[in-house]
Amino acid sequence: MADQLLSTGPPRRTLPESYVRPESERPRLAEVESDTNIPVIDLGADNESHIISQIGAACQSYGFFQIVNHGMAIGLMDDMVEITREFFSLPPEEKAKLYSDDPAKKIRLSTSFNIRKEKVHNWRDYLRLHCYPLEDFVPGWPSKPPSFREVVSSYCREVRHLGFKILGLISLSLGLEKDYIEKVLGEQEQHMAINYYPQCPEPELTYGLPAHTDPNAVTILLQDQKVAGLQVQRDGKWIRVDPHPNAFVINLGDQIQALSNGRYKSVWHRAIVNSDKERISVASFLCPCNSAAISPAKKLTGEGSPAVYRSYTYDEYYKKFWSSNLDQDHCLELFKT
Ligand SMILES: O=C(O)CCC(=O)C(=O)O
Repeated sequence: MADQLLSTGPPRRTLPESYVRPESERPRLAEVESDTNIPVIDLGADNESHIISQIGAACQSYGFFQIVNHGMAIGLMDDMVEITREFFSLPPEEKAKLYSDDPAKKIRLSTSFNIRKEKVHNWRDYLRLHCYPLEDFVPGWPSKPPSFREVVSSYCREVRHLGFKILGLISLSLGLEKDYIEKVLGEQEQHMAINYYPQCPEPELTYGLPAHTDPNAVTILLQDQKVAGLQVQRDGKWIRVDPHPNAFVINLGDQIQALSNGRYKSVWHRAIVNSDKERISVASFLCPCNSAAISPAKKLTGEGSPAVYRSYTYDEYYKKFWSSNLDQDHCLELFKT
């Protein structure tokens, strides 16, 4: 029900019981580390082979990286964050029209993650949009704020272009043809989670989003420039990914881990909340078409490195992912040979 939205109504002074994690599952914010070595890759640099080797190294060791000089206008990134802020400030009756807790709906405003199934809720509201082909979905998108459709459509077009560029660079970094991954994944869908994390009265007790990996191929994340919240797991420790000016965070999804035969990692990440400021992030997901047959690339398997994963369709994978809890075991474990 729309009255479950956190962005509607007055700020809470205490955390409602249904958001409180058991002691053993709390974020332990004091133990989180900052890591100044998180790769920031300049896509505008002249030397493409250097960019490719940086991407390969980042995918292998971190499973994610940030990119600058990526080609998207900074003004459009700022507009996307601003329109998100305006959207979540709309009056409750406007937001209620878009509310749904049915994960199958392709355009919906919701809260937490999967409110129907989960035991403990998360301190997040989100607008989930399917975005490709744009002309099929834009007419059903929110019509308020008035420039929403225009700004978000432009943003989606640019993000798709950027996503394909990244997939090409990842293919090359694996020693594959530039269009290898793109061809395997077929006519890719594009989804978006426009996330709004309100100020939280007790951030030590809950999450914006608990640890999860992304089921798709690649995620392009636009972070609020002023408020940190994304954390990534490395060697069992949680590391803060502080926003880098004008950068996107690129996050490998489970399908790249499978295609690379486990060489590249789809890493656990989470979003934490804070008591001072609301936070916004915009995650764009490039998702294989449902019939795409995914298996480790032949060139990466053979004598001494047998295929780690069996072949499956993305449809099969996606159903399995949504039928389990977000923070359970890595879904790819179920597809091992
Ligand atoms: O808000 C963030 O930084 C992370 C968002 C995310 O992981 C997601 O939407 O899947």
